[in-house]
Amino acid sequence: MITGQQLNEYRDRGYLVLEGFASEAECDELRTRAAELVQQFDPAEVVSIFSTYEQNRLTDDYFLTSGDKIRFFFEENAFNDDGTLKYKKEKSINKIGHALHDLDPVFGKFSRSDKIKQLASAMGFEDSLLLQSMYIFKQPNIGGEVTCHQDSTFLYTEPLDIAGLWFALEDATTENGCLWVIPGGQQRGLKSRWVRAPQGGMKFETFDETPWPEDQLVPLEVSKGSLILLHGLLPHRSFENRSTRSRHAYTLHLIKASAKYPEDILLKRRGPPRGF
Ligand SMILES: O=C(O)CCC(=O)C(=O)O
Repeated sequence: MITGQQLNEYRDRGYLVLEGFASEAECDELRTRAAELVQQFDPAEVVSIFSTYEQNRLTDDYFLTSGDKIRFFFEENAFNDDGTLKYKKEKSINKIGHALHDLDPVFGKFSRSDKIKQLASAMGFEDSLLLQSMYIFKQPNIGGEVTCHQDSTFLYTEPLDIAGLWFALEDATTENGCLWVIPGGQQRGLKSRWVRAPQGGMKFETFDETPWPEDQLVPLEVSKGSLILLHGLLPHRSFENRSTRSRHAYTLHLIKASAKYPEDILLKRRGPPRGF
């Protein structure tokens, strides 16, 4: 599943690509299920625009209380000036989050499969909890960028120890907005933390003002079925998708059962996260 050498590589660089981790059939099953969920979703219920620039909007209640729900977030550029959608609903949604792994049987089966459990165990997350999941569409033409960040900024635990699992459900290239990482950047420590602001909403508590050395970013072009493991402190980002091809991915974030996380952690959920 994962060799000692790969584990060392993960520790040194902060990421690891495991090609062919998910089968074609598994990828297609998740894609089909996501399409069904979108079909059942009525956009009139809510319009919540996901953008890493507009933290105020991002912090709206719909987002902050989605830790134990299946909710839908639109691309920022999905709308015309009059608020109508530019493209069809299924080509406008940025992501679904954040409890697919708990609430949906298809995503649940995949997320709690033996091979993911074994991998988690090999990474030292044998006693882990599945904190959140996301289905990211990176839509053709309008897929928004995700600015450089560390996942631990948003999923803060004490000690700082989370693992991100990013599954490519389609080929991801520089054209359609693949992930970019700063190899070894996890060694720089945590740059900021997202906390609840006293006046409501969220704010960043910054520990290190130094800008990310984005000239050190390298693209991770991967084929469908690949899994990218991301250390919680690894700086990473993705650029806009201006191509005509989507770039679907499914992500899972694991924390250790022994870890503590403060009350002001990003997403509220009723009840603690569950393990495998
Ligand atoms: O899939 C992407 O484009 C970026 C996802 C990401 O970095 C994240 O959700 O933390």
